[in-house]
Amino acid sequence: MDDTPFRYHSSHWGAFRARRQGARLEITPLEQDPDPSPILQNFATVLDHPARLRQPLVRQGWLQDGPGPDPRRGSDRYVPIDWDRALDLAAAELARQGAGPELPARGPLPGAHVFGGSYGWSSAGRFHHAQSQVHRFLNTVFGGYVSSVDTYSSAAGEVIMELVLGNAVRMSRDHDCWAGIEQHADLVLAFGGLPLRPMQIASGGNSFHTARGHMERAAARGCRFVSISPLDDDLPDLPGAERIRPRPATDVALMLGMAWQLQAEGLVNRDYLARYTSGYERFLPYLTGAEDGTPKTPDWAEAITGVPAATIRDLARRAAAGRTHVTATYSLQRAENGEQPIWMALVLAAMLGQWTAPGGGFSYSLGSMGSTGKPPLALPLPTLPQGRNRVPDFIPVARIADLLLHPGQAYTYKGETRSYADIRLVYWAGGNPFHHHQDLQRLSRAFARPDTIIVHDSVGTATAAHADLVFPSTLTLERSDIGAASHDPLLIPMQQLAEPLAGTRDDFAIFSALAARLGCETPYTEGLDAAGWQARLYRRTQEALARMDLPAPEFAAFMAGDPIALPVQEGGARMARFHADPEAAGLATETGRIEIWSDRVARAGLPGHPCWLPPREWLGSDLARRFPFQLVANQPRGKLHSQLDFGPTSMAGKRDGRDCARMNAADAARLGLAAGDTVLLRNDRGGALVALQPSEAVMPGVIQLSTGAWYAPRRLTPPGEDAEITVCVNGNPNILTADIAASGLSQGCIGQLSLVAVTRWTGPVPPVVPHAEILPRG
Ligand code: PGD
Repeated sequence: MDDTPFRYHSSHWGAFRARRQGARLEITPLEQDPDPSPILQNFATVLDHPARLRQPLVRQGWLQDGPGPDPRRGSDRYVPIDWDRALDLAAAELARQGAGPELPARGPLPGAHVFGGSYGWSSAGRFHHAQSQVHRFLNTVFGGYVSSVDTYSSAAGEVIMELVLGNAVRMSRDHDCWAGIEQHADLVLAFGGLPLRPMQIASGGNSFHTARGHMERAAARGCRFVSISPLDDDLPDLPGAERIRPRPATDVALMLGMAWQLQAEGLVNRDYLARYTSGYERFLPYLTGAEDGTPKTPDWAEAITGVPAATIRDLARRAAAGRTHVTATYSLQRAENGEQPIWMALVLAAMLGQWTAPGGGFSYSLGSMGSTGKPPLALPLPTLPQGRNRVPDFIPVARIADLLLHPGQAYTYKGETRSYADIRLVYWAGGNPFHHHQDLQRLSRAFARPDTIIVHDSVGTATAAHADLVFPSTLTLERSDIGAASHDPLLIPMQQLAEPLAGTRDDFAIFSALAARLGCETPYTEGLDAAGWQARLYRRTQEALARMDLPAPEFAAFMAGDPIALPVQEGGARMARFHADPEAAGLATETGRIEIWSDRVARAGLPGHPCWLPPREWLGSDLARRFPFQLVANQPRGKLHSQLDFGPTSMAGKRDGRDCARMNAADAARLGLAAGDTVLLRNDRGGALVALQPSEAVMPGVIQLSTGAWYAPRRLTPPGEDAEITVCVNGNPNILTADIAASGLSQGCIGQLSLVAVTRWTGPVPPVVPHAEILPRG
């Protein structure tokens, strides 16, 4: 490979410059980035890593027996084939499923049996965004597809916020609160903490990692940060930082205890409630216990959360005494009844009534994404048109296994009753459901159901190992693109850093070749190649820049030059307008106010106000007698999700190639476990083998295993037992998590919390499966 000079590129975890030196990349973060992410270094050894796919693959069983349901998916072998044959096979199957230029003008479309939700983060870059490409392709050749709504990140939170705060995620994110916190807040109550780990990341790009600096400057001014989390390192070490460890899944009880104290001591801001909210009087009987005989006092909360009542009382008084910002992370709502803590955090902030002042109020997801709390851009970004999806059917994204397993079955979503489509073809590009979904053995059974599954990825993931046809895509590093994101003030020329690995193609090239075989090339490509498309997409932003009298170079000059600074919106956007005039600028809720009582939530079958609803799997449930540890399956430190799990930063966090789980040092000592022991986490759904790391940062009763290890299920007999169970030998927690919904309101993912037992694996330790062997080829 030829060496190259330094060039710009971008990723969800930061912009950077890199030059190729042989097979390695030398990577330097942008000079202006105050706190670059170590994840950038995962790119260093990726170009010719053995995990890369180098040729199209077809599953042996599908090749021999043709399309149809097949339980061999996930354990079959793969046959390498050349590109023409692979494209012919795929095109023939797509045509058999109804794809082509002649689609019915009305009546059922063939896309009604195609799942193209294809959820996943794929890579940054506005044109080569795999999900956008697959959607455009399916809209072109099938007239549409069964899509997915919401995200694995925040479905429960977003659905409840939409109902009680209006178009709220946008409002909350577009609330430029970091600057206010830095300058004005006295107290930040961080439910779920403010972990730097997920704040490394922002969808589409994160050029400036500013969170640490904001927190450090606020703390130096005297602002106190209180992290409320089972993991102490969910807040960086700041002067005066405080840490409170409620039992996982019980934050809402803690918030209710605070709310009771505010109410009892006359510390509620009645003016704020009267002017900006509705329904407090219907929540009050629940809070005081007039409704159910149980006042939600700090003592009541202590029994549930394990946090001393005196601490809860003190927090409530301090919150009312100064400028307080309440924030809640995604992690709180990625749990059964996950709507409740987000709603209650909003209600607590409303009771404090400080949202009208800078630094006060509420934010959702401040600690979950590098983009939250930053001002949005003031101009449109380059965006690939995806065409029109004429199939109205969709699923809430985390219901993929239910969709495939139970065609025709009824389910509820936002108060509506819907039913699952009958899916015959699944097309996935840019995501890894065998990383992101819960109860992965159940997902494996679900993936046995369709006639055909087609996957594009640059590496041999467990999802590719459940497909019938696998197309090897290029890495972002091997193509040019435009880097931009909604809250990132740079437009970045993503300059190609290396020639595509032999045998790989861009997703766009793959879809173009399939579209051509199906007689749909022109509608898909519109006669443009990748560079032509990028020039077209760039024009909209370039014109907006020119209208604002800002530098707006021609496309070729932009791609050859430095990143361009983009203007951001001033003035706090939507919430500021609401606070200035709640009548004229009412929220998009039924009442136009922040809803402490919601008729729509009540109509959907949940209580009409936030409340404590115990989940099935928490430390206070009966199940905890069999499975006494709360597994916290959170976002990883050394990678984004499962991406580049084989890179140097990610591998440095493993022990002998296996992911590590942390538990409190006293718990480890009690179980006779030492650092580095191989440990089995298990419950009725399966097992995961991990390397143990005792840690004082984890509260007793909790074991933390981040997501991201590539799924490698093996049938094993645990030591001292006589029956086999399925164990992920690489340590993927999603073999243990439950595939149930947060509630029938949101149907959100609950991957964060489940219960497990923890035992040492005595005797010979089963080997890990290297990344290059997850998908068996040849
Ligand atoms: P990634 O690992 O980012 O995970 O789930 P997601 O599926 O997004 O998958 C992206 C895939 O796209 C990778 O396999 C990568 O190689 C591939 N890819 C990258 N670039 C390209 C490209 O250009 N073309 C093609 N064809 N492929 C490409 C993430 C999901 O997991 C999310 S968002 C969250 S928040 C959830 N978090 C949790 C959690 O906290 N706890 C649990 N237990 N489970 C979770 N799952 C969810």
